[in-house]
Amino acid sequence: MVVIASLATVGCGSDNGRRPSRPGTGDSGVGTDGGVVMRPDTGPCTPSGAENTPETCADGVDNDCDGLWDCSDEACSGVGSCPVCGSVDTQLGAPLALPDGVGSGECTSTSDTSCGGAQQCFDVGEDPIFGGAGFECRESYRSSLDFIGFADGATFADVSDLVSVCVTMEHSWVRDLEMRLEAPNGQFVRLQAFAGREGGELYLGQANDCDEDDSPSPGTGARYCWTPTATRGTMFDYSGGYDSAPDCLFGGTTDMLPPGDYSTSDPFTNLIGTPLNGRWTLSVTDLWGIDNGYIFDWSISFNARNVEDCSSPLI
Ligand SMILES: [Ca+2]
Ligand SMILES: [Ca+2]
Ligand SMILES: [Ca+2]
Ligand SMILES: [Ca+2]
Repeated sequence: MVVIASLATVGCGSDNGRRPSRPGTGDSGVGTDGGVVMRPDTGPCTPSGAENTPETCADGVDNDCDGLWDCSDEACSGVGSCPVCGSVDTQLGAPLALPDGVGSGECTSTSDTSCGGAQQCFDVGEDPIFGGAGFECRESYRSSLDFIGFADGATFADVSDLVSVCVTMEHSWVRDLEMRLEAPNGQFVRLQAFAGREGGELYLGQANDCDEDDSPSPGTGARYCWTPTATRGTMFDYSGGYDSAPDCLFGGTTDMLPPGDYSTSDPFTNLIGTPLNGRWTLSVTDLWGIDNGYIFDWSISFNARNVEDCSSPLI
């Protein structure tokens, strides 16, 4: 709120024309194409009420005199035709395969060039059946978003700076996966940490468990989010009773993790200090043989208070 408070000072001041004051009368602030245009400061701004309804978020007026009007005002986030400020959805055009990662290589360090693709290395622990030390490197599925819409120099200062990270996906064995959110400076949060090769079958979404690894075919995704305010524990800690999904292999149904909000394996405080502008990456790695899945889209929502102008592109 500090940012907004300082802008209010600018917008309502009588001697600073950085943002136009909008007295709420006349039409000289509306361009020939109907869009709002900048205009010189015309004097003190006169508040005419809150700016948070479909009407006040589309009238070309800075109703609350905070220096920002209509969709550029954080208070109009998601109101009327204004987009949700601080939120980006990848809306992937085609489902992205999460191939079964094990069996594709035997690299044990990131410098081993005998394995293709960018490798991430994990301590997968001792295999409960086959034993052995478990340090392995696997190629991860990675999707990145390049952010430009935060204030210059803005950094992640508090877990409330992030609202949620969400994926729409299916997978026929969630315990195969480690999922991470990587920040622009390389710090990361394990959204769901790989917990070793043990534990029973649990679907994400309505997985298609009848496809072959060399010809995967998507099932139906469900939406899962990680948030700083989730009341559930992590996915593997979930104990509230499972949803069920059709089991095409054996008939009947299989346990499916209920869609909704979950806690992260690592605290979101892992991100403190990273710049907000830059490349944020979702990384998913399959660390257990058999089973595969798909990501249909993913999204990340930051607190709108850190967005410089909610009407400008965030990425
Ligand atoms: Ca307005
Ligand atoms: Ca305003
Ligand atoms: Ca697998
Ligand atoms: Ca499958």
